[in-house]
Amino acid sequence: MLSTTDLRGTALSVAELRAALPRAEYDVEAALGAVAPIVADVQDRGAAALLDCAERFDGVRPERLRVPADVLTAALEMLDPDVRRALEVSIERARAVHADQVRTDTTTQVAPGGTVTERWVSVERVGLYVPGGLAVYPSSVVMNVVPAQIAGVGSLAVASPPQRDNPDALTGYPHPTILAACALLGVDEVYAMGGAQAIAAFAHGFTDTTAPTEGGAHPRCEPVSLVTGPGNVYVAAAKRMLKGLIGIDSEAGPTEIAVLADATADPDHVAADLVSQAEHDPLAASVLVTDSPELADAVDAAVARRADATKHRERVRTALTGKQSGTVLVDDLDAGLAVVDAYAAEHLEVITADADTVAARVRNAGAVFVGPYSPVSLGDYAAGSNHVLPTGGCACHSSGLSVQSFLRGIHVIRYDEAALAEVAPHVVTLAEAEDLPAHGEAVTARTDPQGAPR
Ligand code: HSO
Ligand code: ZN
Repeated sequence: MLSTTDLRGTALSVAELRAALPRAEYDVEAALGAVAPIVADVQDRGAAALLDCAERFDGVRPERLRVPADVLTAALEMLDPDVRRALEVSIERARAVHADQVRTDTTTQVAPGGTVTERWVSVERVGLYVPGGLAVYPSSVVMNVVPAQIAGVGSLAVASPPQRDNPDALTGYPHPTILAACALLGVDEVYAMGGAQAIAAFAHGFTDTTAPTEGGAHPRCEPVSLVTGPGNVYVAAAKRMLKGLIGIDSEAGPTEIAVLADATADPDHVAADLVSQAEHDPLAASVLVTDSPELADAVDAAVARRADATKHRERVRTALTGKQSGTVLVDDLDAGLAVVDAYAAEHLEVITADADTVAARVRNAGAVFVGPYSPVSLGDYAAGSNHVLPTGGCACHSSGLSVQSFLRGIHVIRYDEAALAEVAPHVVTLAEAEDLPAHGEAVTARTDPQGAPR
C-alpha cells in the first residue's frame, strides 16, 4: 500500500534527499486569490460579511457571532463526564509542561555601570483558531489556550467554525465539545467564525452587530496582535496575507508522521501510528524510514489491514497512497537519521533498539516520540507536550507552539555616565565606519560636550 523509495547504496546531499523524499506540495500561494476578497469583505463589512461567509462555507447562519456566556456554560453541563475528565487530564499535563517554559528576566552586567536586561512581556491580545472541518479539535483548544494563559496573555479570543449539525440549542455555534473545552479553561470570548474570514476578523476587529447593545452601542471584537492555531489552506493563506499586521505562529499544513524504525519495532504498532495521522486529512503524510526490508513489508501488510478496517478508511487510504506517504529504505540508522533530518517531520517516532541514543541525535523534528510506548496520538491529547507543531519541513527552522510563542523579549539598556564614556570611542569608530557621524555625536554630546559639534 505504501510506495517505496529505496535509498540503499546512495549518498545524497540534504537537498537531494529532500527532493527524493515523499512530500506533497501544499500550495498556500494558490489559495491567496480566493482568500483576498474574503479578507477585504470582512474588513469592509465586518459582522455582515462574517455571517454571509458562515452561510456560504459552513452552511449555517449563526444567530450570534459571539457565543453567549450561558451557551458556554450549557455546553460544559452537556459534556460527557468521561470526555470532561479526559480534557481535565490533558489540561493538567499541558499546564505542568508549559509552566516550565516560563521565562525569567535576565540582567547582564556588560561593564561596570552598564547593564542589559531582557524583560519578557506577554502579547496583550491574541486570537486562537480552532479548526472544525473534517474533524473538530477540542484538544487544539487546550494546546492553544494553555501556553497563552501561562504566558500571561491578558485578552484571549477563540474562533471556530459554526456547526450546522449541533444539538438544537447550540445550532450555529462551534462544536459543543469545543465550547465546553473553552468553558473548562475559563475562556469566555468565543466566536462562531471559521476559515480565512476568522483570521481577517481577528486582524481587523469588527463591531458585533449580532450581540445585544451595551450602553446603546454594539460591542466590538477588538483586533488582536497575534493569531495562532492550525487550519486548512485558506486559514494558512489568510495568515500569510495578514502577517505583519498581526503576528502568526506558523502556516500549519496537513499533519505528518515519520517513523524511524529498525527490525526490533512491532510492525503492527508502527502501522497503527501511520494510519492514525492519515486519519486527519487525505493530504496527511505517513512516512516510514527503516533499514529493515522485512519490517517494511510487515508494516505495509499491517497498514493495509488497518486501513481497510478503520472508520475513516476513505481519507486514510487516500493519504497513505498519496505521493506524500511511503516507505524509505536506508542502509543503516545513520542513513535513516540523515533522512529524517532532511525530511524534518512534524512528528517523528523513533522505535529502534536504544531509541534514546538515536533520538538524541535527531536535529530536525517538530516533536520526537521515543521508544515503543510513545505514539504520536499520546502527544496529540495527553502527553503534556504541545500538538501545534511545524509542518512541511519547517521543523528545520521553527518550533511548535509554546509559552515563548506568546512572549516578547524586550532589551532594556541602562548605562551610567562612566560606562558610556568607557565605550564611547568604539561607538564613534563604528559610526564613522558606517559613515553615520551623527550617531557618534549623540554619544560625544554626553561624554565630550566641548569637542562635539553643536
Ligand atoms: N495530530 C494533530 C493534532 C490532533 N490529533 C488533534 C488529534 N487531534 C496535529 O499535530
Ligand atoms: Zn492527530
